[in-house]
Amino acid sequence: MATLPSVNSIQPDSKRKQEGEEQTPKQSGEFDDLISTLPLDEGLVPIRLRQYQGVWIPEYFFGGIIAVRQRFTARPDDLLLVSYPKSGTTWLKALAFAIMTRTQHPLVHHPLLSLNPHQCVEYLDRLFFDGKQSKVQALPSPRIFSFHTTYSLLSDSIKGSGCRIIYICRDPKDVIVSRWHFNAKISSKTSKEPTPLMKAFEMFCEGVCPFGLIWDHALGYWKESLRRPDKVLFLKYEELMEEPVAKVKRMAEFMGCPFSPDEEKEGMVEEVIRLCSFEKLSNLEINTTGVINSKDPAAPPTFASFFRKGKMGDWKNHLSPKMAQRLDEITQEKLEGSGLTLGRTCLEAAAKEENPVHQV
Ligand code: PAP
Repeated sequence: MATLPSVNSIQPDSKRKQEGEEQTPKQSGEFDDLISTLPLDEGLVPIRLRQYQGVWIPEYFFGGIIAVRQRFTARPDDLLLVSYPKSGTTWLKALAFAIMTRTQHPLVHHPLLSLNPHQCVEYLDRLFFDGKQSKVQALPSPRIFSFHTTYSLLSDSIKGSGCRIIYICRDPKDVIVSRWHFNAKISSKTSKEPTPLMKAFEMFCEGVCPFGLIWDHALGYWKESLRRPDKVLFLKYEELMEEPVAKVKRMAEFMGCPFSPDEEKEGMVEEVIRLCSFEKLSNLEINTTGVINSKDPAAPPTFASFFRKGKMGDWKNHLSPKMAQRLDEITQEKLEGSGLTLGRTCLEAAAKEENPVHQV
């Protein structure tokens, strides 16, 4: 069984600086020249995006992403959780962390009851951006990290290490709606008006949003999951909702810590699912009142911002039938021949549910 990943025990900045920890990429300005040469887009308020190797990336953490590419040494027993933003990252982090640490931490006293999932499993590029690279490298195995980077931008160290990757994707229609609401929360920290939904939608279709085109993002990991199914597990938000027991058991097997027959008999799988459920997590104190202190303009003000509705198909309340159909068409075109499907098309959704598609 895996031991507790201790990333969240990495010391805070003030203590590190006293101990002479390395400078952060921001402090040293080592990537500033490169960043300044990259195309800039500021249309998705308040996020500044830079285009690197064809992918739009939030500027603030660009240095961290490059630092990971250049300096992170992956280990075969690392576990990496990857997603396109707003696809179920928070949920995946909670589930993987709960599965991995279930024997060290009885679920009734689990760290997830007092910490947000993003504090339990941290973004690798942010750790590098914050100058915690030596601490990351020194962590005992197995380590667990997350990131949003495209497969194309993963370092050779990660691709070649044989480490495991769990990827989660979601219906693009729900992703853009979730992104738009999230941006409104981020904008509330500033005096800027968030980008209107129609413009944000257009930018999403063009891939001018964090981590580029959602279809390319998913396809990169999808193809790798077909090529190396023992190393890349491809999950869908909707499948986790519809078959949580099967998917959580699959995750545990993939992670190398399957549920034992006794655990299954005692209802451990269901307990993990309950602990990580939207209802449970979103009502915890940390996730209702916890404040996020970050200089990142793309960081939300509170942990509550990671919990909104947590449902499939909320796009019907925000996208016009025309917008939904357009996304479905792009999805079909982009994924054609790949064997991958993303979400329910509006036609399938309308046939499945009694409620008609929302008319805007
Ligand atoms: P991130 O990429 O910024 O970390 P991410 O967690 O991927 O965000 O996406 C947030 C979405 O996941 C929100 O969806 P919504 O806007 O459509 O409501 C959020 O509500 C949902 N979410 C968060 N936690 C859970 C959970 N435990 N179960 C199901 N959905 C969740």
